[in-house]
Amino acid sequence: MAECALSFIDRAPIDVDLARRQHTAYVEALQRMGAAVIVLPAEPDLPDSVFVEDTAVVVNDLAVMTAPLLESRRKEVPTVAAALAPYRKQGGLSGEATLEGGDVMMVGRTLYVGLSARTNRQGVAQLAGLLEPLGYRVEAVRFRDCLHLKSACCYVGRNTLLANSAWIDTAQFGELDVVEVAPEEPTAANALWIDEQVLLPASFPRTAQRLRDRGIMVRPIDVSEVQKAEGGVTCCSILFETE
Ligand code: CIR
Repeated sequence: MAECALSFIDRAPIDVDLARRQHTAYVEALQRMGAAVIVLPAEPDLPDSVFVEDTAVVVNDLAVMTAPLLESRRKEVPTVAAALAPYRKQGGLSGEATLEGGDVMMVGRTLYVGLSARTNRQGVAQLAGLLEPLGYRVEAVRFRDCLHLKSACCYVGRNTLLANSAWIDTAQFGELDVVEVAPEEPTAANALWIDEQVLLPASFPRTAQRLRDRGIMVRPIDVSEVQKAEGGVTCCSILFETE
């Protein structure tokens, strides 16, 4: 983790033992929220491999294995593909396309895909080519000043978007209600929504209160070490339904 990629934040020492304990607590939190969790073994040679979200976009009918921009992150994809193989048919991207799951926000059957340093137009077009025939809508959106689309906004249920509108023009999402992150918590928009509950880093109490004021149930969790690696609560898992 000490060698993780960083784009918008400065490097700070990461306590890997604490990161491990926080990861265990993260798994337990997902279980309390009702998820069955498949935990993959650590990949000590791949410093960003805890951020599995970036390696796949999973819908009910297909897992699209992504094409991360960085060479070190491309190597994360085969392990996750193998783990998803029992659950989904798989598609992939080719050529110049780049795409990372952190840039993909699903709201119902619409996938909003952020154009970023990590995700390019070919990536969006190839994702659309795979998913639109299955009845999904894929829409490119623009944002600025942060790593991934889901650093700028996340869907938190009840037709509501949690967003930092300094980084994204929320008019791109049509009719969604918007809850703004607290101004002193600009990175608080990365929130994990499962079954009407929202997991949010404990470092964002004011944003948590804003969500609670809208009747949204918030579970705080300490993820200080992945935050130093420019990650958050969505990045460390891939959510999909099994039946
Ligand atoms: C990276 O720069 O790729 C990692 N250090 C952080 C990735 C975080 N992933 C995510 O937001 N989905």
